[in-house]
Amino acid sequence: MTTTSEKVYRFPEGFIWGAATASYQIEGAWNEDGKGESIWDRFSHTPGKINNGDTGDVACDHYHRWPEDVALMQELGLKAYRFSISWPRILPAGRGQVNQAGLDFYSRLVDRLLEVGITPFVTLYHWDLPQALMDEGGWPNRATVEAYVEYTDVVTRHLGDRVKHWITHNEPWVVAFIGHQLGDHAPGWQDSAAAVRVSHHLLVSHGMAVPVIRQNSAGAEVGITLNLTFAQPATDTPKDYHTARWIDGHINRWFLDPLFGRRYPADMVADYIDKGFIPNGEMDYVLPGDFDIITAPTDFLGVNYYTRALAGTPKNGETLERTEMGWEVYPEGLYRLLNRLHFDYMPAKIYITENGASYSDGPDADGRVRDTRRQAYLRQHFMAAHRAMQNGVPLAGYFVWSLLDNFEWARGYAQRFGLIWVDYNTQQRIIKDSGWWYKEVIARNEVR
Ligand code: IFM
Repeated sequence: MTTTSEKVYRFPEGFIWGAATASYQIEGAWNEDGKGESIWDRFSHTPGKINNGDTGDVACDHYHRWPEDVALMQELGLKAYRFSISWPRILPAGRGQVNQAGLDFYSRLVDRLLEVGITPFVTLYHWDLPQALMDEGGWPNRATVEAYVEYTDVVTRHLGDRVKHWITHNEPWVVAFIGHQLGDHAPGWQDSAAAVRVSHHLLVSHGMAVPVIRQNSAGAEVGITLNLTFAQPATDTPKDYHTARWIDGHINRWFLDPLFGRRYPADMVADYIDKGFIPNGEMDYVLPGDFDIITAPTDFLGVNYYTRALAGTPKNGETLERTEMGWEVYPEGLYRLLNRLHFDYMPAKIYITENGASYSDGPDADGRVRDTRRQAYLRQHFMAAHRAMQNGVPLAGYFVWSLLDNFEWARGYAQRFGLIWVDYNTQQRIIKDSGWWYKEVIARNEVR
């Protein structure tokens, strides 16, 4: 009999363990109860845009099945649930007329979560812009910033008495560059200059929304969620170092620097001018006072981490472990990223607002989903986060992406990130082994 005890990684009392979703990825009911069309409805209905022709029309049918989904959250013992609000459900035309049925839907959800002791973390914008605003020019148009502030005001006036954790935007880099430069996401533009302009408008809209949220939601915590990575040169060559610096500037610093009072990084402005992202070196859309708006003090930084960005090809030809998204499994990158954020930017508090892995393991003959790779992925990343906390990183919570298998944007339903399996034909849900394991982590507040 062995007497060696396994190592236990204990998290601080009150650590917030949660799971996350987003409106378009789970709700379905795309045209019900007065909801307006979003750019993702339009994009997914356009042939050729989404893998397998999938759409979010039904998704996980969460709009109708949310009581069952909250019961599943209870079963897992979640302390918090991060979800997003569909802007066109609230303001079908983007501004003006409010759709009461939309507000009521989220209001009921929030009430139920609070009743069962799950803290709601609400993201205001997780990519489903009202199509009506896109028709007027979308995020490249400054008027969308004003509309976003109006939307924020409506939502936070209605839910701000009960919701006390607000995230203004999810992953502005993805919105700006995947949506407007690469064109793989709605609205599907391929215009680098527009992408940079969008990044600025998203940041300004964040800064303008912060005081509005504070006004409407007394004592609330407000923050923004960025997709951040750990950029690393694959070899000790100037080329790989240069590429790693560029990736870090493009994905991380372009957003972190202005948010933390440093304006846009000079090296990236120069690079963007060279690459034609800032034609003629002119950023006439940056108005006087914008940087003061963007640096509105926040209470936390939301971090979405999935993988590192390795610049160049590893010399020794080692094969890297990857999830089904093709993303490398690299928990050390989370450790390094968290330390770096603390060292370079010192956010008051950090929440990991997303981390998780896509593996398509489904039910075995006995109905059980043995997704051991997801469990291993999460375990390693939880341990990396724990290690960073020992260095003083103010990490206060961790949201697994995702509660449910769901609509993975351009990749459709083929990619499954859930702790809970969803059968898209029957809408049956099955808690996966990783979910049962997560339940234990939460209950013990420790990882073994
Ligand atoms: O599904 C997405 C989510 O909407 C935003 N962050 C990354 C996830 C996985 O790709």
